[in-house]
Amino acid sequence: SVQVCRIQIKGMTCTSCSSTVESALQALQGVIKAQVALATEEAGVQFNPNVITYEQIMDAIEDTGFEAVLIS
Ligand code: 9UX
Repeated sequence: SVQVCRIQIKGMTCTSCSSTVESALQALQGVIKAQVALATEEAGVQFNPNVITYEQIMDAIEDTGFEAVLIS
């Protein structure tokens, strides 16, 4: 199955920041697709909930040094 979530990411100031987060998300087992938009400070993530939870996705964002807040 596929689940989607939107996450607000606080503290990104340049495209290198957003690329770092996007690459970290794309490297996670269970993540199917991840896009990070600097302008809106948002990540959109498609994932397999049998493999990874949105909490683990948010932890991975925070491991890159930014604050993650679940939107939906
Ligand atoms: Mo550029 Mo983004 O140094 O923190 S990576 S501002």
